[in-house]
Amino acid sequence: MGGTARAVAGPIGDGARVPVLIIGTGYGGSVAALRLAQAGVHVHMIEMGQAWETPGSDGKIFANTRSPDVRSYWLRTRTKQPLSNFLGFPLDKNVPRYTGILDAEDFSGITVYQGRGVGGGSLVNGGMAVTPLRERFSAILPTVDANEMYSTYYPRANAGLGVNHIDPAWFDSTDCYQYARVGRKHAQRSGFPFVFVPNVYDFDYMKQEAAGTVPKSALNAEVLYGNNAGKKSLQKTYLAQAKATGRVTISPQHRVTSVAPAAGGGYTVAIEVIDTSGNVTSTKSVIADRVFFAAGSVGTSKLLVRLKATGALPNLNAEVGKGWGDNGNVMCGRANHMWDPTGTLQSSMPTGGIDNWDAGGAFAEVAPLPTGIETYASFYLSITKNPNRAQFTYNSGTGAVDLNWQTAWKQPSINAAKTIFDKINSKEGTIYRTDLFGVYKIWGDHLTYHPLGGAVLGKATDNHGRLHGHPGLYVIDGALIPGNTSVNPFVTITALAERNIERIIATDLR
Ligand code: FAE
Repeated sequence: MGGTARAVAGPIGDGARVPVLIIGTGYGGSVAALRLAQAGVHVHMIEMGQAWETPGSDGKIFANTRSPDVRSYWLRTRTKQPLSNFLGFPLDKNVPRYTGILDAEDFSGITVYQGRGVGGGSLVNGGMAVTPLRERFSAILPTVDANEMYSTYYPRANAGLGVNHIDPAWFDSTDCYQYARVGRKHAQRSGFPFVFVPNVYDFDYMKQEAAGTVPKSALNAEVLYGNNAGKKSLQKTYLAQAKATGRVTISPQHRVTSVAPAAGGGYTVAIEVIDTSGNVTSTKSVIADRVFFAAGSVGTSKLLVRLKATGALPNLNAEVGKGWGDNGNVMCGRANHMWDPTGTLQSSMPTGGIDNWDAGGAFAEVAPLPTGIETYASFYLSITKNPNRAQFTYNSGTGAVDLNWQTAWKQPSINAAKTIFDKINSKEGTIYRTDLFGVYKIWGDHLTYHPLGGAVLGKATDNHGRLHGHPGLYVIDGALIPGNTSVNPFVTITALAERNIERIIATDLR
């Protein structure tokens, strides 16, 4: 540890011995990398997705949501769009198998969407940067001191992420948020509070998009498959700062497959190098004094459950794999009257929500449908108080890790969302859309964007993310959070990582 800053060249070498290895480059991993590097530690980040630095044949790095292509999906031969149908037509199409940016990972009862690449979920998400209300915090992370989170770590996370707020006067006048104003009007007419939601998308840039003075990104339907401008993804914030220390190396297209105690101390980490078709081109073995699991709720849980079951990390406790939740995600659309259009131009960055958490257990984001045509639809992603929790288990027959979530477990989420939308429909004289998730299907209850848990803080780990049973192993991502955050999760993941890494640096690395 220690030493002067020096530029560490790219990918990690076979046989290397490193002080710290971080699995994954999403929120938790990026916070850990920056703070460790600032403390003088050399850090190696391993990321199975691509670097996303090179433009495709259209001159752009990322595709937009209207025309998904080879870049859009992680190792699938057919797209799996969250909205599968429109006006009776299925939307999915065949694509070549490629290490694309959005993973639609199928378990038996749920499809879990996740970002793949340097920056993790920050590459694909809607940028909604929400700090939960303080009075709801004890239900989110019961073992964490709320005072220090709200005085220190949430502010630090908001600053590090570059969170900004929409100018309400511009919101009231711009064409690209007509859909959100319709959402606000309908919510308020039914007596529900509508709240503005901060974002990491640069709203000044969006204003310039609307004025036609810069290349369009949010106003060109870019979100799920990456943003070419405007969005402050982790590559522009935490990871840029981390790289600037000269102490952080990132190895893209490298997938960690095993972590096990090494004979002379530390951990042996097995890595596969993959090409853009997903084929393994070589393997590497390195030794790390400390390993941070930051592969996301699903990635971290799958690794830990398999490593425990196969005996690589035998001392992990029985909490590993438990406490997984979907943040209560459920989607729906409403059909508006012809005199209430939502607009042909829709910013892909949501900026408002309907808060009925206390009364009905639902916080509904007013989401865009940036199809480019008038849809007469209002579209919502609700975050709900769903009590169901699932468990990951190792399947020795297939070698895979399964998740026992059942589709029927979404019913509490549907019930919570209905407390808002049944009332709005009855007030407005409108109905649910039945054409967005299949044929005559109202609820998008087959998916989540917000996987949380699987290595819960204070259960699989101590109260700062140290895994029980194996000193020097840490969890620092969404796997720590027990299933629900009452709002969109990445600010909480970032703030918790800031809290934990500060303690770990102070006590474990000095
Ligand atoms: P994450 O960001 O998923 O990073 C994990 C990284 O580890 C990924 O880059 C993986 O490729 C990599 N990885 C996994 N396994 C391995 C392995 N074995 N070896 C090497 N690398 C590996 O984890 N949240 C919000 O707060 N607001 C939003 O508006 C929002 N919108 C969303 C929209 C979509 C479509 C999606 C998919 C998610 C959205 N989220 C949103 C959720 C948010 O992006 C997510 O909670 C965080 O990205 C999770 O952060 P983690 O650090 O846990």
